[in-house]
Amino acid sequence: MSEIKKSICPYDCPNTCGLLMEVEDGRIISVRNDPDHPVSRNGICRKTARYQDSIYSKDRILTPLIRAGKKGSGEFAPVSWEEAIRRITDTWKQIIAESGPEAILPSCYSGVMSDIQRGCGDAFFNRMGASRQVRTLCSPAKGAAYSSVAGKTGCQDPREIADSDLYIIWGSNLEATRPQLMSLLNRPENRAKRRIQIDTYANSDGAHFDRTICIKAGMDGALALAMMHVLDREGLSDEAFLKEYAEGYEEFRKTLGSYTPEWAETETGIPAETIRTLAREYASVKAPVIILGSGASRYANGGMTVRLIVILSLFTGAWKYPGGGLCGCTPIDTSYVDQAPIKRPDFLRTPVRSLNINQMASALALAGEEAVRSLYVYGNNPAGTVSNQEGVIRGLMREDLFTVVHERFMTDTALYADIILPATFSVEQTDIYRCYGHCTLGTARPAIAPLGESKSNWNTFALLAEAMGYEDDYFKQTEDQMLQYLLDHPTPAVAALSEADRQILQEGGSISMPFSDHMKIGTPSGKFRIVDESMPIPLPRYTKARGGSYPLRLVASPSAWSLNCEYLDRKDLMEHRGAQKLILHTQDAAERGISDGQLIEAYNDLSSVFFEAVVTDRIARENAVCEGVYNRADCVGGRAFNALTSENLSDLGEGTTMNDNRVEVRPAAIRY
Ligand SMILES: Nc1nc2c(c(=O)[nH]1)N[C@H]1C(S)=C(S)[C@@H](COP(=O)(O)OP(=O)(O)OC[C@H]3O[C@@H](n4cnc5c(=O)[nH]c(N)nc54)[C@H](O)[C@@H]3O)O[C@H]1N2
Ligand SMILES: Nc1nc2c(c(=O)[nH]1)N[C@H]1C(S)=C(S)[C@@H](COP(=O)(O)OP(=O)(O)OC[C@H]3O[C@@H](n4cnc5c(=O)[nH]c(N)nc54)[C@H](O)[C@@H]3O)O[C@H]1N2
Ligand code: SF4
Ligand SMILES: [Mo]
Repeated sequence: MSEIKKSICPYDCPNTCGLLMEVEDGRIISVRNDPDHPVSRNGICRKTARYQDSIYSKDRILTPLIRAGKKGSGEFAPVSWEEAIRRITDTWKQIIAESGPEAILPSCYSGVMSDIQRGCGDAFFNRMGASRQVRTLCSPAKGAAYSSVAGKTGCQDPREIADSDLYIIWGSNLEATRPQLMSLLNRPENRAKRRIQIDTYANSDGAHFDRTICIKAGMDGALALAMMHVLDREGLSDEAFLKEYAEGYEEFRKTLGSYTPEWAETETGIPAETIRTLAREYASVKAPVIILGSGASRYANGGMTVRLIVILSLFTGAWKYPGGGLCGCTPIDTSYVDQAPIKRPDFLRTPVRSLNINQMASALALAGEEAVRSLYVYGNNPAGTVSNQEGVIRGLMREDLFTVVHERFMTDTALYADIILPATFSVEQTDIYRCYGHCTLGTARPAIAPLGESKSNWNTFALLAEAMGYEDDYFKQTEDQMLQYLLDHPTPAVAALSEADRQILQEGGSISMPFSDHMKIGTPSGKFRIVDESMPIPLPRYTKARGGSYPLRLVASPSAWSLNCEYLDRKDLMEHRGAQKLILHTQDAAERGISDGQLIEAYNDLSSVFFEAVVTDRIARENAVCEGVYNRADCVGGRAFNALTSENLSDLGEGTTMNDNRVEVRPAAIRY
């Protein structure tokens, strides 16, 4: 007899779908969407539809392992948890005695997005006084830019945009990242509305959109400014709205004169007439919505670009109407879960140094008294996902770096570990799940017992804390007790829920939280801020991406067959995804003697990487796009996309500039 247990997808995905696990004899035999879940009631993605294949993968790490060969050789021997914890904490105690706790660096990102398992390491490393990692690998420039203009105002929840009357999908690979939103756009009633995509390339087969406008990567600020120029010159902007609700509008308006569509054509590669038509179409309806992805924010000018796009969303007054305005930023205008009881900022007794995750190669290259002597990685695969891959690997190769990786699979980072600890999957742990793309909240308890000797982040830190001699009660709680504490001490938003909803959270399941009031403008003045004195450049203007001396703009895009480093274990999905590819424009390829399917080499001053060429007209000239994260072993030459990306940071939020790198390409001298 099987039973059904509820769970929630833990990955870095704006949907945080509800899952139903069919469990028989303690083993998950099938997975499907939770019909009670507010977003995934109609389905989940094809990746997680066979979540059990990853959970029971033969490649899963199920015991602690200790290095038994040279660093990176992949040779490990099993070791007991007791022995592993003893070795880790003995080494740490020695490092702390000799160099202080800041010689230890934790590295965590988005492997597990639920609050308790993601946040508990902060409590441990605050207690230790370790170096603090600045975690800005995804889209902090976008967040900082949005809140510059809109403060804490909530944008549209994707469920609200059924009311929109025009969709602009801007720098987002919807087909890969938002299957539920994609099916909403494809409903018959919405197919009648215009759906226009603005991207560096046509990232789906085109069937979903009326038009794809391909833009030179990093130039979207010019497009937004030229659209505002047209709206202003042609009397299409909602002046009354802007005067009433947007601080600095008059001053900003005066600057729009020079941003003509002809000027923008030279920057963006989009014909001036197309820009005029787009602006007019945008103004021809009442409630257009811009669905803004993070793509355009991962540049040296990414923060400014996003500020300009958010300001554009105000220009026709769309925010006043249901469905109008902006979607894809922060739909939540209040706190659902208090992070302090989980992360315990109060455990930190003295200020510690900060090291940016995007500059891990530099951090690991610090020497002398500043040297990082131990790295503890959990929910993160920096050797695969962080810029300057070869620099990161050089750091991980250091004989004097003691690296511990808490993982589920032998990732590119785990290969360089001194000790690997086996991690659980979400279905084996307890947590609370805020969703960053929708107004939903959920909780889940284990559907099955942990496989092998795997342990959750929470339970691992409890063991480490005990061995380090940290007596605090915090480390003696269970993860269930932590969840119960959070439920017993709800934020005002959760306290205001109905008894029935709070009961769902208590039992495990997901609920819809109220949508925000988009005209309750969450800035100190109660108005949107076009001019923001707290910004490095208060009055928005066109700023350029970093550029560089190589001709092609290298861009990363999500793959529909993987999710960052998740699902790289799934042979079926990997077969669909195929080799690491680089998408090039027909003309750019022809000029270099490159044909479709050929092995090519992309290079710049950092490195060179082999790709299989995909040649198409559906990409802007001089853009070069790669979908998905690849294990180095699956790449010809053993180097992946991030060998070509630099440690530069974005203009706002100290974020990645993963899309702001230049390369040249040539046919590869070697064959497969
Ligand atoms: N080339 C390229 N680089 C990229 C991107 C890209 O598209 N292309 N995307 C960028 C973006 S947007 C992001 S957010 C980052 C993501 O970068 P990462 O956070 O490094 O990648 P993830 O795949 O989210 O998770 C990393 C690891 O967490 C592990 N993990 C999952 N659950 C748990 C758990 O409960 N406990 C522990 N200890 N481990 C767990 C997984 O097995 C996985 O290997 O990558 C960035 N880098
Ligand atoms: N299947 C799948 N789902 C995922 C992920 C995945 O890897 N696979 N990753 C997850 C993560 S961590 C995140 S952060 C989200 C990201 O979700 P999205 O926000 O949808 O994706 P991004 O990677 O930010 O941006 C993707 C698009 O931005 C475009 N782009 C890049 N630069 C520019 C530019 O300068 N201008 C314009 N107009 N477009 C540009 C790229 O070509 C690409 O099509 O998705 C999550 N969901
Ligand atoms: S990866 Fe995203 S779409 Fe797929 S099940 Fe998880 S939350 Fe849903
Ligand atoms: Mo991300």
